[in-house]
Amino acid sequence: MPAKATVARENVRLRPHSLPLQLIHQEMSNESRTMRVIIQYFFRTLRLVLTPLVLLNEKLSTPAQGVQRSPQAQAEADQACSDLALYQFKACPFCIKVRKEIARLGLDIETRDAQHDQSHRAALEAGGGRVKVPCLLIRHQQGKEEWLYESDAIKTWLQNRFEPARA
Ligand SMILES: N[C@@H](CCC(=O)N[C@@H](CS)C(=O)NCC(=O)O)C(=O)O
Repeated sequence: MPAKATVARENVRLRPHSLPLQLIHQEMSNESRTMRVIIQYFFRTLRLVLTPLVLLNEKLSTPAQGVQRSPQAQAEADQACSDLALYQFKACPFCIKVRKEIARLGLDIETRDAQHDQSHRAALEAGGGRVKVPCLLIRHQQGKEEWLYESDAIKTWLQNRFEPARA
């Protein structure tokens, strides 16, 4: 049985152009792998730098106090909010938009991290059909669940449900 090196030399002799081409392909795929890693690190670093700034901006631009209600109306709103949960990513601008509206309306809605918490991520995918945030889970009476996507639709739903009537 011929040694491996002999077989390889035979192949080169039979197909003289294939080895340089293989080497070029190998070189190109090594380069594209390196580029991919560099790009991944670039975006990871960018995210690490930007996330605290985005969160600081959210903190500074969120009103400290939401709309004012009577203690009874606030208790009713709190009770209604216990049937809601917001699936979100911490630094997602669309989620921040919804969180700011929640703060403006003075609501206490549970937020669920669908980026890092695998059980919340799986629940979102199973219930809503896709991992896209923000998504508001609304538990209606008789246990019917609604998964509401789109930040503008969520804001409108919250305003219709919780904006106090003007005097
Ligand atoms: N139009 C949507 C955009 C939401 C969106 O793009 N969310 C991103 C995170 S910032 C997301 O969930 N991306 C994952 C995906 O689309 O699969 C909204 O206003 O809610």
